[in-house]
Amino acid sequence: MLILLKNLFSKLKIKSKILIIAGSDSSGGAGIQADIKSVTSLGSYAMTAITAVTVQNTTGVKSIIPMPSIEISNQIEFTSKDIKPDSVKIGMLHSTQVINSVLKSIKKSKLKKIVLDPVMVAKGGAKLIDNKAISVLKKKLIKKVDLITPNIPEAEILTKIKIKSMLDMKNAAQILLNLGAKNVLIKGGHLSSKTLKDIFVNKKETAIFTNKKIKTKNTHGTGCTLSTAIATYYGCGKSLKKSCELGIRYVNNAIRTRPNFGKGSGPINHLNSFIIEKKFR
Ligand code: PXL
Repeated sequence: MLILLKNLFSKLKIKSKILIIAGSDSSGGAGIQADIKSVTSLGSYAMTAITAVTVQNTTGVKSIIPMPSIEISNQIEFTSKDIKPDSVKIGMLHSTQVINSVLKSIKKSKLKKIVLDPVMVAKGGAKLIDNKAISVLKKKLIKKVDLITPNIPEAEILTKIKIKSMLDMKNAAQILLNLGAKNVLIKGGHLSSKTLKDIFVNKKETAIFTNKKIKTKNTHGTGCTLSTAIATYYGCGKSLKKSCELGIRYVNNAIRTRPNFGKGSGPINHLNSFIIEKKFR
């Protein structure tokens, strides 16, 4: 009996502690809400620093209310001083001032294992970052994180090249490495091909993850969810490459089992991994 209980308790043990620095999405499909659900669903503990509050539903963004930079820093520093994050996911950073505050707090709090999703536009087309901030993200922040996870439009803006093929994706990844990125995952979902290919690159290795493309309008929050899932696996001790592989699998299952909520681009199923152990094999 005692052994059985011990076994159960060890299965219920929280795997890691993840700090999420991102914006709130009132519709619950993207942003901090998607992030908390993903971390939780993968058996870990989510902490947050909210950068902005967006008013939106599946049909679009109605308004964006930024948090003061000092309060973003306070959330990061005060939270991590008490509970040390095993990894960090960074999402929506709308202004230069916010990026600079986040950079300062990362350094001050000695945060490690950082995954950056360079969020630029929401599904409906609303801009979530201003142009000057994109340049600061490219010049300063990219170098300070362990992985950057742009989709094709974001990679095009960061590298200033057009991406129409896998070769273009490889070139873009190389440019990002030359800009100082340590590891890059470019997501190929925006290319019009039957299979979906994501490419992981660092100075030593390249990996291509191939999956069947699932036809659906319900892809709201896929980018947020993927970067957070990767940060979670990374925080649990997996390598970055393995974390990307497992994160992509998690998002794929979430898209496959999407609930079909809302009239627009609906959310995915963050709870697809309730048999947590299976996801770590
Ligand atoms: O998926 C990008 C994204 C990031 N962060 C917030 C969002 C969105 C998209 O809607 O709302 C807060």
